[in-house]
Amino acid sequence: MSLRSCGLWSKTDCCLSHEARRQAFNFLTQFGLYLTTLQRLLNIREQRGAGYLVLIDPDKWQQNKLVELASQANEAGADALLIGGSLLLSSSFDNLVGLVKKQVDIPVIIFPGSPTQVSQYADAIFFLSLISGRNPTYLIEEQVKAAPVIKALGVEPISVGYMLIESGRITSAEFMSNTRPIPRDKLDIAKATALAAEYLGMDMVYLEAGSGAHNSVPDEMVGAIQDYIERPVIVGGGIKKPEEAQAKVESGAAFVVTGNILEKEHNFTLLKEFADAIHR
Ligand code: 1GP
Repeated sequence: MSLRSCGLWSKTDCCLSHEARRQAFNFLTQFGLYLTTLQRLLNIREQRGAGYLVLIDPDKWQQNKLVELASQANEAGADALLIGGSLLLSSSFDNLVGLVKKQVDIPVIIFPGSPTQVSQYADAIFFLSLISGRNPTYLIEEQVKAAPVIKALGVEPISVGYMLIESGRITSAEFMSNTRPIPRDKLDIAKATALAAEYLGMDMVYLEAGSGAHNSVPDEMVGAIQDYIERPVIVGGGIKKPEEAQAKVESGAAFVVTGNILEKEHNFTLLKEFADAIHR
């Protein structure tokens, strides 16, 4: 939960300084009166075994369908919505996030493809660093640009080590970031990279095969990494069937993400099937 969504933040009507609001927020959080979005996610993992995150790419949906998807995902038992995309050609990202937020009571988390994808209406933002690559732009440069904006908007940052895993063809994330993914059979490199994220203090690790990937992240890799590190592992990219999502959870994944399959099939009944397969 962000300063804004717990009601301690308002552009116009709050007489408290930013620092006073932050202190009040910390106090309430400390005594369990408000949960941060990260805490809500961690609780979900504990209570349901694993969490289901539904990715909405604003470029792939007409506005009315996008809002319907958000609301259906909420009903079907998804644990949070991720919003973002590699390109984001559509304008008014902020308004879209606001619209979605009004439809749901689950957290709305920005999954940014660039520093322009920030919104005052989101509960949190995945503050990603592309740790599988060696391109400084996505390791630290974009983060430096985005950090002050996120602070000014009062959105909760969740620090995520983002790892691209080879998935059978060049994905948008790989192409746009100009980095090479970790080969699917190199468990040692993947484990070491995830552990480095944990030692750098990141909250979560995201294993990404890429949107619409031919092959999702191998179950063996998911299991090897989650056995090796303490931080929760998120898995996404190319997951097409509920059974596949279930296999990721059985291998140890803390969170599973789907996006493309819903865009492709526009079949909202899949949402419940995925949620049931992922939760225990
Ligand atoms: C992409 O991991 C997400 O960033 C989801 O991938 O669209 O293939 O489900 P899909």
